[in-house]
Amino acid sequence: MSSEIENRLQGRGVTLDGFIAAMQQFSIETPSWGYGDSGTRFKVFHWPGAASHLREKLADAAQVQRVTGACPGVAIHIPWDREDDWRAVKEYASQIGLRIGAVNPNLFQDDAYRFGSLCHFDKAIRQRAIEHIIECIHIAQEVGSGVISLWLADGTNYPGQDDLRRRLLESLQTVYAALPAGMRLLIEYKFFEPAFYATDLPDWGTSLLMAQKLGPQADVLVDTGHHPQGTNIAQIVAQLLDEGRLGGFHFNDRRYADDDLIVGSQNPFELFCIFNEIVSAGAEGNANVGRIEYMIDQSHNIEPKIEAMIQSVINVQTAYAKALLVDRTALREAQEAGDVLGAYRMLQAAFETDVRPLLSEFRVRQGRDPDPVAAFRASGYVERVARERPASAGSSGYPGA
Ligand code: LRH
Ligand code: MN
Repeated sequence: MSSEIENRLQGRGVTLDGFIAAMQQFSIETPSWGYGDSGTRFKVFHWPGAASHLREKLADAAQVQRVTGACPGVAIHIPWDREDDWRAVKEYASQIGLRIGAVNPNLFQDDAYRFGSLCHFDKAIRQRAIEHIIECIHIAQEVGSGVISLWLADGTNYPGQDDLRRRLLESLQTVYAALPAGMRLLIEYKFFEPAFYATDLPDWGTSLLMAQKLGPQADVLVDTGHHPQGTNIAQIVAQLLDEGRLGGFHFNDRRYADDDLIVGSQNPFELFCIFNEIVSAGAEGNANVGRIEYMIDQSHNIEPKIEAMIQSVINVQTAYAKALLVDRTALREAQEAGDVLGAYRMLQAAFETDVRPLLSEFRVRQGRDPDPVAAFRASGYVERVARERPASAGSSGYPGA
């Protein structure tokens, strides 16, 4: 074991084998919609060779899996990824080393949903939305996915526009009743946009309330871009782990609003603190830790999409690796001794540890290139698909794309 690695593990209460084992069992889903063209309301820049349909998105995701080994699952979005033969999709995915992960219904792009979907004042529209989710449940069953990941754009723009005690729970109960045994419903919240006065699922508390009212197959999904500025997301994660209702994450990063930038690219310390809470709870035997669905939810408007996804996986692995290096026993002692700065410095020491040699060792032991980005660039894949894929395509269906 190189001294470089040895001294990084020195006195941290974790062995190299323990570190490697933890990294090996960690996996994160990539979003199909992150591989296609996407943009803002101002512009969608077409990327040469950008994936335009599900099989091309899966082929690109397989490249990310090939060089990282950490993301065999791909989340899909309906209707952006609608296909006629889901069994064939499942087969194709497994042929290229992948599986279909969370299925995301889309209740925000249909004209019918101007005043909402599950919360719409018109019962027929609510029924239409419920039927779309049930269609997604059937797709999940066909592709072997155990997760429905639900985000609602529902809300109002003006005071008085609609009753704020709208119709969410009743609709969710109908959806919940349609879930087959073992399938999970992850309830994603967002404090604003596209609604600008009230959002029906605005915060973690409302999602938790709904999950608790619905039943054990429902949990809360934390999208790291969906909180007001200054929100301590690590504390929300700790709270949800304590309740045992942390279903999963949509990882991305932001500076202003729901910017959907590469996770860990703007505020890596925040991401580290989130993983610190997860590792801390895991070290104390918290059962919820083993049931967290890690997913990326980003749009790559100006940067190369596949490389952006590889960098995202590396950033998440890096945050998790640093959280594994916190000396938990010493931290607990400092906390219970009221040693404020002593405790803080233990987290700081782990965060400031360069874990790249450890992650390189982990990848080499898996028979992979220690540098996934370099390995991908050297593959010539981007140049090949830019030649092979028709120029005009590329739309992911992502808003504005
Ligand atoms: C909403 C959201 C949701 C998705 C969409 C692509 O902002 O985070 O998770 O459906 O982005
Ligand atoms: Mn999301």
